[in-house]
Amino acid sequence: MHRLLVTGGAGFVGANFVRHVLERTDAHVIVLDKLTYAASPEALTDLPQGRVELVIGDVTDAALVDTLVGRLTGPDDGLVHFAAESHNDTSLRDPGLFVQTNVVGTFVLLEAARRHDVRLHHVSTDEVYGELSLEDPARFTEHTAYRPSSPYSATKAGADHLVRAWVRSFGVRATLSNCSNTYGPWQHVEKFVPRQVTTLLEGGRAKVYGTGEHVRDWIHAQDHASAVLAVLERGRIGETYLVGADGQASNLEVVRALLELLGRSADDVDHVADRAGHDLRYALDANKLRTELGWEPAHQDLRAGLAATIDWYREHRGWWAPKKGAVEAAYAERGQ
Ligand code: NAD
Ligand code: TDX
Repeated sequence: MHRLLVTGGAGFVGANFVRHVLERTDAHVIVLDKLTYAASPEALTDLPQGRVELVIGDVTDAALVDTLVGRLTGPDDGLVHFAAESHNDTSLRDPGLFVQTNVVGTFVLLEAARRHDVRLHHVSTDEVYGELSLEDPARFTEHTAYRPSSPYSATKAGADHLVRAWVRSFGVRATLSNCSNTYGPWQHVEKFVPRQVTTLLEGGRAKVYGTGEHVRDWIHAQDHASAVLAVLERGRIGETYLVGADGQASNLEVVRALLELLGRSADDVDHVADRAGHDLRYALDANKLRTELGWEPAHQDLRAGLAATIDWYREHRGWWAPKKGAVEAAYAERGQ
């Protein structure tokens, strides 16, 4: 049995990853999570007894991080870094928090990984590459230049650069993955898909920023999780792997699919105030991950994935309903 320290393991993608690891490996998982508003410790409660340990703490707490990383003494032990402030809209209002968690937090983990010579996988985003135009068929690759737009993506880009520098300068054994927009169980209701699903389930109208022509490249959370595990197990040190499932769709297309799946009129959409600096399109080429590591997404049909996600939110109303009011009140204040 080996040990994995998973930062942000009570968050959306982190929790899906912890669940995937427990199913697929015999690892003992230590989750380090600050339990911010975005966390769902509920996602970790029905897991095999004794195989998951939740440590509530901050990734910028160097003493705590050093103690936890110091426990990773086996040859197959490792550290997977999901913890981050993850919402672009929040980064426009409180960028300092993003610098602290996303940049300083990554620095603290890298220093601990260096001291204890522990393998680290850093989870990042395709947003570090900036936006693509709608007409251009190009997609991001591992060679695309960094051009982040928002405080969120700039801090993720900064963290990526730290990881690469620590590999090169100090020989830290690290890998990186930059994934596209992820959807599925346990995603906070502030994010696009769960916001629309839960609003529609409550009988409200979809809320689309601006024109809704913005394109995202959707991947299911279980596929994001399986890709991170593949890179952790088989990825080459120092390498970056783009993670995506060929799921490009405009925001309006996603909303129309949700409306149809829920038996609602295609007109039940409000176009609300746009996001400042809103990136027009993300799309990525995951060929390196597929060919080099033999990874394939299990969810290839976005519409089917959205239908399953609707079912999941319908069955987990008790988890999301208490969060919904405050999130919608904050959006309403901003005309969104
Ligand atoms: P999330 O906001 O749902 O979860 C983040 C988790 O990190 C929460 O549990 C939170 O409590 C924890 N956390 C925040 N600050 C912390 C701190 N200072 N110390 C310890 N824990 C802290 O985010 P997510 O959507 O699950 O994203 C996880 C990672 O995946 C992030 O690094 C994000 O950049 C990356 N990513 C996400 C997506 C996506 O679409 N969700 C896509 C690509 C990459
Ligand atoms: O109500 C909404 N209406 C709307 O039109 C919300 C919340 C969003 N949007 C738009 C903005 C984006 O074009 O939907 C798209 C997706 O928005 P978000 O869910 O906020 O995601 P995005 O900003 O694209 O970033 C996400 O994917 C990459 C995650 O939040 C990041 O953590 C990840 O790195």
